[in-house]
Amino acid sequence: MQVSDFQGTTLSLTNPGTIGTVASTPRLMPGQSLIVATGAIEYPAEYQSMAPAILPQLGISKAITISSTYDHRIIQGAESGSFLARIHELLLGKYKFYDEIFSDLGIPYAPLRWNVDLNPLFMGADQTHEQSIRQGRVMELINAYRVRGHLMADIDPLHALPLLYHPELDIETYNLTIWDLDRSFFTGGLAGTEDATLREILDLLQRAYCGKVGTEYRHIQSKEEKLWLREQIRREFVQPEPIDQEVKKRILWKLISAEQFERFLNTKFLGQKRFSIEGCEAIIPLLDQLIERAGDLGIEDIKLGMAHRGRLNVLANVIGHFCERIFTAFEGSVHPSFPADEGDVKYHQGAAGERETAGGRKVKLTLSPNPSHLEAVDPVVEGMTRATQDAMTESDLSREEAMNHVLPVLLHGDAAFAGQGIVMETLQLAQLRGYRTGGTIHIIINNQIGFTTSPEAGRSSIYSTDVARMTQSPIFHINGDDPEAAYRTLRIALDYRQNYKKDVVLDVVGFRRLGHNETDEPSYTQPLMYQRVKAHPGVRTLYAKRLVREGVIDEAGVNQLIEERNHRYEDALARAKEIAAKQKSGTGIPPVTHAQDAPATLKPPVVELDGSEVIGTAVEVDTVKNIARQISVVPEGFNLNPKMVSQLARRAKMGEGMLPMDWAFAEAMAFGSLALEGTRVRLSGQDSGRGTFSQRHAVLYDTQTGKAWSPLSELRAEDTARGRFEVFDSSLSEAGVLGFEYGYSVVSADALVMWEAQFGDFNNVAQSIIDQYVTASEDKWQQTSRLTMLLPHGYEGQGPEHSSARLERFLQLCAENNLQVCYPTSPAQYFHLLRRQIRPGFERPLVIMTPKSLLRLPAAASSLNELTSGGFHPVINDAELTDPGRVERVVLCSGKVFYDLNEARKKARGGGPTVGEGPETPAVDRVAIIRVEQFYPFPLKSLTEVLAGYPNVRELVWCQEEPKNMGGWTFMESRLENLLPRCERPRYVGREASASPATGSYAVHLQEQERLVKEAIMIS
Ligand SMILES: Cc1ncc(C[n+]2csc(CCOP(=O)(O)OP(=O)(O)O)c2C)c(N)n1
Ligand SMILES: [Mg+2]
Repeated sequence: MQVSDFQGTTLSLTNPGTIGTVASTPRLMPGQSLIVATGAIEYPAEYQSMAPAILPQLGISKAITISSTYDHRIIQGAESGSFLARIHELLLGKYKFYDEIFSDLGIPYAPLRWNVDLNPLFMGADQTHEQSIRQGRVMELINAYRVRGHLMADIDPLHALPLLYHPELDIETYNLTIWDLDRSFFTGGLAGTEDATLREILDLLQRAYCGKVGTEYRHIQSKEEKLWLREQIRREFVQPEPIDQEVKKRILWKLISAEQFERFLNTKFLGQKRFSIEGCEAIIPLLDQLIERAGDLGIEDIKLGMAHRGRLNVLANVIGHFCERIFTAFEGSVHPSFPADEGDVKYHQGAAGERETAGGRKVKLTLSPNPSHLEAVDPVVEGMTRATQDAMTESDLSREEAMNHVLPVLLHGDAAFAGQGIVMETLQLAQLRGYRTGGTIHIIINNQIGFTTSPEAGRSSIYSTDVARMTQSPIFHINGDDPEAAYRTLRIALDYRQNYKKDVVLDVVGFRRLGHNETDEPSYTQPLMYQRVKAHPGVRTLYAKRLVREGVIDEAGVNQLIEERNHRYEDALARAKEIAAKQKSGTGIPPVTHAQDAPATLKPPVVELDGSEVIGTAVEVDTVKNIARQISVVPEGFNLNPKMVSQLARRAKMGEGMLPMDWAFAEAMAFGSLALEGTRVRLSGQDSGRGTFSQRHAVLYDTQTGKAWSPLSELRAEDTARGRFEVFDSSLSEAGVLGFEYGYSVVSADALVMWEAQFGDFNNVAQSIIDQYVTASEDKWQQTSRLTMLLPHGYEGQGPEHSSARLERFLQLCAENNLQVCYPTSPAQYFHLLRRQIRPGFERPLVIMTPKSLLRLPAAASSLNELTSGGFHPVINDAELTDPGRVERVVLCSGKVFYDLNEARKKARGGGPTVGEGPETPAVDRVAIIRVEQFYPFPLKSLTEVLAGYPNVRELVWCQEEPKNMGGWTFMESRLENLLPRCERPRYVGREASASPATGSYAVHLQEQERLVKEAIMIS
């Protein structure tokens, strides 16, 4: 049939069923060709008096009769019949009828299909068996929803992903049919019910798990936690209490603030980068309510970390009133109250604020500065949190209580969270003794894109959050169009964190309204996604409509809020413009050098410090004796490993001055004495308790009970609870742990916080923490740290990866007094260097090349009186020459090679007199060996003084064991140039330049080492 066949005819659809007619046969009027009439949807009349409970058992359901009255001249009887048959088939679900409707309407469930009823009641002999199988199936279905219901949750505001069929959530998989919908089953306590019909069960499950929040919690092993979470889900999503109207209004206000902030910047500073949060504005009311609720729960301090996306919005609308500061930066100036803003772009700056909650609680807020390196900020914020909690334990609080008061909150990008390894490293720290912070609230700003990368190119996992399943954290995927669902989830998340002291993840799914930044065109790469984005009105509009519908506010009220918000932004901008104008006219603070439209006036270069000063850091003899006793006398009842007995005896003797001291002993004296003086000493790294080289033994283990004993940790200062020593074995992480310790050291500014690499070589895994934080944070954010890095270094023939801590890299990073880089050669030097680090004036990171073979080298031992007098010497003169006047060559060196040079010189002398007469003077006595113990700040003054003691020097040699392109040479060369005007240019002696730090052959190593030592000390 063609459409033309119907031309000039009328086709009516009628529904007399609404008034109870079951079936009707209407008469055609002139001009009508067909009337299709639908009857009432009802139980067939003959069953209507049957008890309602019996009907579903018999498989009797409501039915509808559809009739067709037609004009024979136009429609054949057979055609009418097949038309009705077709409708019958469609209503039974053929031809994907329901699938298409569900898909068009965006209903995320599979439609229930008509099927043959297999009611056990009518299935012969073994009814009970059949019935229990069916009951078991229902329980399986319930379980499947708890485990995988999130896969059907309505979490994507763009509805861009095709709806996937999940067989485990389809009743057919369990041999259940629509005939079972009204049959009652045991529920096992689902939402407080004992029994419910399958229809009710599905409704409960879908409300709990397939609404605007998809919850993943069944990977958690603790039954208690799972039950607790189920109960919270029921409370918030199955039988929810209405949300207070004031809260709703506040959520709307924050959505308006978020949206208007971005629009305001867009109109006032068109084209300037701001990494807009538009599309995920729900994050702002979520954070706002997080602070409110945190305050109610007794949290006093929140440490936040986040990357670029939405950061300015968070500063303006969550942390505090930073609009003036932000707008001043957009004007190309620096707000006078935030001079540090000059050091970095505006979307990396940190901020601190305090908020008084509606409940009258004060909550401190700190947003850590961050580099571009997205997730690198994660461990840093954890370290900051831990330091704040540790400080609280110094008063009367237990660790559990301290964790209740300080909360870390990390915001993540969806692509970064899925892709960056440091996320996993940070998550892994969450429950470790030395690093736990009582649970972190992770919030993913999930705009479903990373720059131009779609999720299918950015991750193999289903969700970007899958890595967090590893730590048994509950994960909530929230539709960003529903800020109330986000609010409800937040309540669960915070309560969970406070109860179980574990991480929680809130994955807020939205979109990105604009390109990656505001000058980017997103439709080049995601054309379809951006069609949907353009059609999306935005969550603020949706939520305002919802509240208007609910009668919470009217249209005029919404507009008034928008206006009020804009007024406030306008006021802040006016003040910012005034500041910028003053600066440009020279009446305010000097203009910023990087601002595009401000006159550029370069600051004078920073004067580099001279690192020559020797600071007295000695301790009393009694202090040494006291600490030595502490670390050598085993407590009553402790079963010491027999192999440790002689080591402890040696420690005791060292304390009495009867044995020279080794490194581990001197280090213990430094740690112990600082703790006794009231300094917090924290050391962490892989295997740091025992020490990689079995040298430290700061923690000993009872051979019978396995219990740990850390003698130094028992030392306490008399007048402060701050002083204590702690050592923690870390997870096998560099970037994560170093980031953590860096964050710790920023907050715990007067503590000695040390990170130790297993071998120095591995520090490059943490390179981004070193580059972005350790070495640059003072310059970028005026954020100082005394973080100390202990990096085992030295060429001992152990191959390319156990030789070099990449000294050259640290030296290359030295500028503007940002670092201290030292390579001490004796236990006493190490002792004083550690102690010096907490002195005033040393508020900058310290990188120490620490020893390996020297740990046990007798020549590298120190005596008791070296600890009880003096301090760290940046330069050590040659102590073995009696006539400096004869010296023709000065060999400068650093670290372990000194002992090789000195030993070789001794051997070359053949035990003869140090200084001979005339021509028979051994050539080696015309060579002085001077140790540079500190590279940076460069000890120019002391080197000059030392060299002045050799009036006849003609040759200055820098000797190192590293290849020429590594080690200290390139740093030293230019600095040595003018040191000895009488000399030729400084000469390099060491290994040839090399791509890899060291040879893998021990024999080759020895030959290389012998050659360089000879070349340095032999004068032909
Ligand atoms: C370590 C690192 N690698 C790459 C980049 C470059 N980069 C900046 S933002 C971005 C995409 C981030 O996507 P996502 O985490 O989803 O955050 P969004 O921008 O979407 O909020 C990339 C690749 C970076 N900043 N840091
Ligand atoms: Mg993203």
